[in-house]
Amino acid sequence: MSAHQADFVVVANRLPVDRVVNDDGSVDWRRSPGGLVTAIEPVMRANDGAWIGWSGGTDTDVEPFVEDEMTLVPVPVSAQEVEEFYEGFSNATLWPLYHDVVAKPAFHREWWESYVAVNRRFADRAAEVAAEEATVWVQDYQLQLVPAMLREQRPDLRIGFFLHIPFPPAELFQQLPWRRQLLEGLLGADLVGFQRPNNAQNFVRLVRQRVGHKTHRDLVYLPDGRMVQAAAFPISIDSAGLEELARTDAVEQRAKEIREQLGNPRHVLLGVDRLDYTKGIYNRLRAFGELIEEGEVSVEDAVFVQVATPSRERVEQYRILRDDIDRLVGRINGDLGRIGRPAIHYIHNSQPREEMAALFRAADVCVVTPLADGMNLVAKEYVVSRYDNDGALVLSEFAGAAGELRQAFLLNPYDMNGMKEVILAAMRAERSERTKRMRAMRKTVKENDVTRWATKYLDALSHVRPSHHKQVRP
Ligand code: ADQ
Repeated sequence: MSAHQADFVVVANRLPVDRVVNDDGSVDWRRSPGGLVTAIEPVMRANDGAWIGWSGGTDTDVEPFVEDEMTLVPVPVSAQEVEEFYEGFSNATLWPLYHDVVAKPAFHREWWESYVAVNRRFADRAAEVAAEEATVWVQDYQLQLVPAMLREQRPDLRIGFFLHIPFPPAELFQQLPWRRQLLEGLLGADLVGFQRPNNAQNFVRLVRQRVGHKTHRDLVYLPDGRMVQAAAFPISIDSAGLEELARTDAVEQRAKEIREQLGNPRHVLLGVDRLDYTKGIYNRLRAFGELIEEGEVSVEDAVFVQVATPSRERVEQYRILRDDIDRLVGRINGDLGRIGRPAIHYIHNSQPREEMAALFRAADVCVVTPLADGMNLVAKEYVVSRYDNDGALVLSEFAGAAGELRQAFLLNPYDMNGMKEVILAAMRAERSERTKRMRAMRKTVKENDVTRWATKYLDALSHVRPSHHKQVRP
């Protein structure tokens, strides 16, 4: 692709497609569906958009190509960089640090150097691809240096950044040896978006204290006269699309079948997560085990289905977690299960969308208990799937989603007894109570879907930088 041509550029760690090599050696690209693609696709189509990202492999340079009317621009990442930039600095330093240090972050100078190098490559690519005065939207914690690197080369651009995970309080962020560089990296953007208002406040406070810039409310004033806004834009899902799927006969049939296969218990509880230590899977399963042990719940009439997608399996903390969960499930089922009645059904793989929708339809209680979570889309997916206004959502106060889903059965996942009480309350709630709560939550998620999220963000971005002539519109 020749330089300077896209008016709207998304820069994300991953491309919205996976590279698959066929048996005959030829290469295909398979769409990897996700919320971000759904939200951004209409904007891309309407604005001659390009998406810059890593293809997931460690191949050398691949030329830009067009897929589903989107220009995709692959950025090469070497095997060593996957280890240092991705598994290392992104997922073993930043990820735990930004999630309340629920695991210990590792600090390694080589990882940082690799993070800088890869961020620079993404920024260089964006600088080549963006048209004059284009809008560039950088996504997430893997690319926090890109805004400033890009601004330096292309001061004409309107640059946005959105962080999908929490932004930590100063007390924790402070630990990072490269804290100032990261803050300055983000300040290259005109608008720094977060999931929750407190994340934005943490950022502004740090900028004031650590970088010394003047701030007022959600604005940062830079010495060169530029202004940066930090504000919350809670992300959401394609509510209409998921509800439509959930309403199909095939999904309804499959939901019935799932309940039958589980032995038609009175209560089906469901957990759906990437297998990640921030998601609170261990505590949740332990709480369920204790409820059985204490006789509050019986395996004759209740079952827990835990579906966990394999994730970051080369990072040590994730291997440890997987072993811990394997052992816990084995112990609970061994101690408390009966023939044909395991306490927990544990599925360690990724499921197709239809199966996810059927699981949501089949579950009486969806249990979402992260110790820290930017938003948590599973909570919103469950709510949207329950078009019958039934079902109960148990939700951690520490998920960003708790800011909007106030009618959930809320809990503190560190408080084992509290968690057990809330799960029981959700299981035992009357239909009228469940309906009242579900109806209110459904209204929230249906009104605030992912398209609204993208629209609000892009509107705010064009307000922060009003001198610009070109408007990006969904
Ligand atoms: P994640 O940490 O990945 O996202 P989440 O928001 O829950 O967490 O999204 C996970 C997605 O994967 C959901 O759409 C879910 O349905 C799907 N999924 C999980 N397990 C699955 C399985 N076994 N099979 C199929 N699908 C499965 C990060 C942040 C979040 C933030 C999102 C979006 O950590 O806090 O909400 O980005 O900004």
